Amino acid sequence: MGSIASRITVAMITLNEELAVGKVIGDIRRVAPEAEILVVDSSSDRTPDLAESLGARVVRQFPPRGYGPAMDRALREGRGDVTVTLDCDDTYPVEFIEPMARLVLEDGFDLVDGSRLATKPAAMPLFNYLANRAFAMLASMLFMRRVTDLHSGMRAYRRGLIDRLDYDPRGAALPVELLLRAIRAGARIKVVAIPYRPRIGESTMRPLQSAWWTLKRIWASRFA
Ligand SMILES: Nc1nc2c(ncn2[C@@H]2O[C@H](COP(=O)(O)OP(=O)(O)O)[C@@H](O)[C@H]2O)c(=O)[nH]1
Ligand SMILES: [Mg+2]
Repeated sequence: MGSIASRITVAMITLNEELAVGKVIGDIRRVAPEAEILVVDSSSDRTPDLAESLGARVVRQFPPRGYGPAMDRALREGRGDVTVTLDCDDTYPVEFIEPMARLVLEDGFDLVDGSRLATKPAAMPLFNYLANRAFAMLASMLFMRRVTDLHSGMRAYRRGLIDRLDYDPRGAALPVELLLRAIRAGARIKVVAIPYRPRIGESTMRPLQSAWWTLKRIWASRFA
């Protein structure tokens, strides 16, 4: 059995995060010393070497194939009973790793969604916030269930859940489909409000492309 932390995989995907990776892995180690730290890396900078030297298990996906294929790999590669995902950019609260994992391991939830959008985070531009709220409202209507944050990078997934979901990992905004397909599959889902900080380094997210893929993924999750 062992402690809770020894049953957790903390999974991150990384594209040139050498400014942030040291701090983020250090923070994870501090709150969950026994957790497996898994990094699916597509960087051309020193990120993978730094991650490995700090004790992470690094899986290379190079050349980069985009967010979706990297996240798909990360969710299948973890050895823990629960995989908690985070961006490797210091935006997400590591203090929530263990509480979110417990909701899966002890309280029977299959997916715990860290929602950033209870109120507008200072780290998110107003337009992005309003667009995300609108998408969440659309999804809530189509799925007849309150959804608040379709794009969170911080979630806890029960091992094996991912194998029950049928999605195409290619393209932007994969978190939308990971959440909505899980709802459609009847998974037990818990939403937890989390704080969201400004990022270290530059975002790779492209707003228009993300918006288009978000609509396509909402539609596919509901009707395909
Ligand atoms: N392995 C891998 N990671 C990626 C890729 N694209 C983005 N990432 C990582 O995915 C996470 C989310 O990207 P980010 O730029 O923070 O997007 P944002 O949170 O929407 O602003 C970060 O940890 C990135 O380093 C990719 O092609 N491959
Ligand atoms: Mg990010």
